[in-house]
Amino acid sequence: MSDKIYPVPADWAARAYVDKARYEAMYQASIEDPEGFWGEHGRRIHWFAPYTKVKNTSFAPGAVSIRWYEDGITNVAYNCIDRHLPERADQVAIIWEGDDPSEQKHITYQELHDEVARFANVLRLRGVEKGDRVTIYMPMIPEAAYAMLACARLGAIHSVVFGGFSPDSLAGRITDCGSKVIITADEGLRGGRKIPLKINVDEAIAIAGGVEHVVVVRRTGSPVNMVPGRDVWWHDAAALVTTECPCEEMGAEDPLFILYTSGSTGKPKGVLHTTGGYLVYVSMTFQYIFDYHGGEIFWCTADVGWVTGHSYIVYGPLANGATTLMFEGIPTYPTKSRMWEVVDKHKVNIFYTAPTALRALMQAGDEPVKSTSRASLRLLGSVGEPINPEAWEWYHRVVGDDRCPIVDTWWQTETGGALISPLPGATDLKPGSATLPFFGVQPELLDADGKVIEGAGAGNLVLKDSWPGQMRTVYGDHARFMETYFSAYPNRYFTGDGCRRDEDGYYWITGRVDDVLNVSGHRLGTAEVESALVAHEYVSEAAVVGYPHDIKGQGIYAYVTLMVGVEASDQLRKDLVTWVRHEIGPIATPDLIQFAPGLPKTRSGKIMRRILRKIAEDEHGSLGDTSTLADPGVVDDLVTNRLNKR
Ligand code: 6R9
Repeated sequence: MSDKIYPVPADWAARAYVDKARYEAMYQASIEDPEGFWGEHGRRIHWFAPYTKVKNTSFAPGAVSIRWYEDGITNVAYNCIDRHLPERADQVAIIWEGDDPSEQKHITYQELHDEVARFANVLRLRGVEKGDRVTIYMPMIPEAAYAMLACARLGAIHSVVFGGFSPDSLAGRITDCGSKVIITADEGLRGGRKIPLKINVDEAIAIAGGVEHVVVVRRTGSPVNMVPGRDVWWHDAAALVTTECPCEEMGAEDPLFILYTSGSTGKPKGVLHTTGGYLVYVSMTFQYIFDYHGGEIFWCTADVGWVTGHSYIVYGPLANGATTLMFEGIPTYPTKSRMWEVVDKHKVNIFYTAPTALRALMQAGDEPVKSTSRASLRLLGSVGEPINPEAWEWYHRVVGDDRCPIVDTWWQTETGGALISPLPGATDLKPGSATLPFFGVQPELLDADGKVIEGAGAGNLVLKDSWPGQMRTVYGDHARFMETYFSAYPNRYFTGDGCRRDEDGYYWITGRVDDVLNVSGHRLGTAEVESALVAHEYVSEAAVVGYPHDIKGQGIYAYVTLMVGVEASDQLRKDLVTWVRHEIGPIATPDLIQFAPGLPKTRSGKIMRRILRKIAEDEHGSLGDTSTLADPGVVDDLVTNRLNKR
């Protein structure tokens, strides 16, 4: 924790949409009269038919129901594209920067319109209609955004799957939402390395079945297998259709997308977001949190496979008529200055990234940053995991030259957009704190018994009431939605995060309190990694926990019990790492695997993760009460053979 305060710079207070007094007033209004507040701000997007009802939400046990603007009619693609054409047809909507610094594209709003409408026609000709699910498994190329917006135009529900996921993970997501159409590329390109997307899609389809059409973007030109009748090249299909494609009329509560995310138990959940409330919320948070003014260049470094890419590369910026930068590559290729070179090349004004990237770049020293200008930057952002004060200070001093405020935005796939974040013209900053709630957001801290913590203190972070960007359900499983988020504390949305509130009412997110890992800003369930491990023929049992990692934030520590007769070896350890990468994807790579003859269990057979976490964190002096263990002796072995952190 840091007790330093960075006051709002005077020029920011003067130029920003919101200063301190206005934040106070707007926040109060949003809490006292949510109907009035959101009724007014809902009109920031275009409605084909206006809403008469604003908020209809309930967190009541067993009857959770979330509806915003329910009788309004609109279309997300219309708001992100068509609506801007009279004024901005020739303005750049998307700047694309390729993996190789020699490749870039500037796509105007008119071009965006034409590409999206064309591709919507491609999908329509393949039978895609309102409500159908379409899976998008793509590299960071403009076609990924076109595909998302084409679905929105038709009213189809997209499910973007991060290109780093394995065929197995992709298959699970295709099956869960029953999509018959997949959009992909021959290969992805990151840091000069090729990613076999089409091969993965073919494998996934073999597992999942039911896929009728695959549209393939030619990205690298490597030869790929094309199944006649099923697979078609994007450019071939797009050449046969026009740029005329009307926007489907969508009810505010019609689904916009599904995005799979990890929870503490079971398979990833299909988080469902709908049309009206989501767009109002992401467009409003984008404008106010990044204090976006017309003509500025905004760069969010996330992948469109995560919610941050959905909300703050595509929908939030485009709904505001902004210029959004999309980057195909990685921070360290071809050099450690790449990010800042891109900033200089495209005159980026607002830069939004994850702490893990900053910590990695910080290790390379100041020189790769200082050798660039970054004079265009005026605001920096952070998202995905808690930012440690050292990384925050470095970001502020070295990247921002002590001149750019930092907005540390706390939110989740489930929340649609940022919920706790500074507004740069209104909020004094404290390094490591996400600071204060956005309009309409009512955080509360509860202790284990559900007692409300008033004033300064720490507890589990819950939200007292709904906001328009909130997820509506788990796709196909409303019972799981209610169980996961609303059963821990009645009438509250439980975030899964722990949090502290200081004397000034500032929020400090301390990280997940459930069995969800946050590895380099990527969410993973311990249960997912465990089930991948036990699927290996030599593994009898596995327990996975997180441990503090200097760069990744959290590393993956796996305790593995082998089948009788199988010998532990370094080779087997390597094999298991490869296995997990193959089962889930490289983001799930275990950092440390400890072979253990037994795992600590209660007499009823439940693995005591608390103890495993302590050992992994090297805190075995404070293991707490081990008397309820069936065999307390296993703990000694675990401690003795504990692996060293990297
Ligand atoms: C947007 C996104 C959500 C989890 C969340 C929390 C962590 C995100 C954070 C943060 C501290 C921040 N998290 N932003 N923790 N400070 N600014 O990352 O969504 O992938 O669903 O992850 O990430 O633990 O619960 P998602």
